Amino acid sequence: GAVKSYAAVDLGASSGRVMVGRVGRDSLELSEAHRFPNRPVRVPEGLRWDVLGLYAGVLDGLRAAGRVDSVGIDSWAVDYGLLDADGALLGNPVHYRDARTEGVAEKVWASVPPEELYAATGIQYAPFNTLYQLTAARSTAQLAAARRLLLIPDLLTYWLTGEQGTELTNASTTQLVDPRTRDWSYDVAARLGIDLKLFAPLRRPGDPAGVLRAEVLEETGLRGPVPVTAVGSHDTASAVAAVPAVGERFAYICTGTWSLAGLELDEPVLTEESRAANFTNELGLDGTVRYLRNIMGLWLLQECVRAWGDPDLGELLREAAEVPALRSVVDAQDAAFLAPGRMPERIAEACRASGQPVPETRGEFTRCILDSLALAHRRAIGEAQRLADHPVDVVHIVGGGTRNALLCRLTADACGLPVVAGPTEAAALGNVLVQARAHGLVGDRAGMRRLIARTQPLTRYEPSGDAAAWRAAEARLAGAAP
Ligand code: LFR
Repeated sequence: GAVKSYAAVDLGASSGRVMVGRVGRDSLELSEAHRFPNRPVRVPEGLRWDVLGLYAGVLDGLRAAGRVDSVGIDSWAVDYGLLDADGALLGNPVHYRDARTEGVAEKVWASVPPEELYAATGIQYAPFNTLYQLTAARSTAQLAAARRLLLIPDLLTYWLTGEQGTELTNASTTQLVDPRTRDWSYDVAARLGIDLKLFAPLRRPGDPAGVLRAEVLEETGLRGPVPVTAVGSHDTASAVAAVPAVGERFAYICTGTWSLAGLELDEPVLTEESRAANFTNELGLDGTVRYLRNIMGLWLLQECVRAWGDPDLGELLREAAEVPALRSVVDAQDAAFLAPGRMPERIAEACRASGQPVPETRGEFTRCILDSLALAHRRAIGEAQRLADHPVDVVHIVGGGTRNALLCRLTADACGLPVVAGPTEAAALGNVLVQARAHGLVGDRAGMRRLIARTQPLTRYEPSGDAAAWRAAEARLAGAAP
């Protein structure tokens, strides 16, 4: 049968890549056309994304990809660029780890109490949600001059095609969307003085998003017309779409800089208990709900590795495997770990403050981080099942963390459930398959998942080890929480 090629632009917090997926009725192959660093830049006014550098990386990637039938873009969530009345970008997009949102939540909650905000949007509290960012920016000259706000994937799509839209899965992370109507939360926006006219019209995964502009064709050497297709432009939405689950009773953990751990549901869970547990109801493909919790993820390790001057990761993991289990654990959900810098010191402080042994060697720090992540995975998946009344019997790990066998094994042990690890490039695969589906090449969501399960290498980890030790660690951490 016919094989089509789709370019998936997938931008992560530390690198971007352009992948090419070749999709047939019963085949799926992914290859990397181009990978480039994404380095946040600290300027006097704060931490910024180098979005022009990213766009240049996208163009290089499309050039390297060669002939493709369509292009799709996904990236991390919540961040945006502002355009002036002429459509020109106003400044560099602010990084979600920038400090400008400190103390802003209280301002928002004075207008809309957190309980009401959750009941209306289903989005967990995180200081970086777009809603808080916009509130932090309220009286800036830049926002006053802005006539349009485009989320990062939508901004790049605009530069590629000249067309503006707001893709729904990523829009849900603004905390300005109602997960029941899958439309804007007009009431919340009005009460916070946020002008929804800033946003371009909503579009959904699979919708057309224009064709590459003539200048882009020229610069990339591609022959037009090349359509751009809206995908689950939130990377986590694309990654969840690529979870190779065969039934309904599964949980997933999208690993990378973050661990996003939870369930796919048909309807949001908007209870007060769910809010207190800090679960989010982001939107996924086909109106599904990504009911999950943000866990700090491998960011904790990445920041330590950076502080140590980039030692060999394999070596660190070998050392960590030798360290006794669960000596000390930190709360990997704690926003105290959000900002960059001094990570080993901050982890040591957290251990000291909770009366646990303070890690000394790099192996001990690494083990502490992996045990803490596995424990956070256990808590999130346990609580999600209870809060959503949706039991599971398998945990799928997708994304960069699948390469970390120790993390996968510890997660299986901690959850007391089998873990199926893979695919690693889940976001890119979900991106590719939504394009393929829009062009009639694959069937429904289940069909996409079956195709991934059949074609991608997966590794299974059975739970082993000491279940009581994980229960005790969970209790210890809960006890230590303020
Ligand atoms: C993962 C991710 C998370 C989001 C965080 C910030 O890459 O998209 O889902 O909470 O980045 O945007």
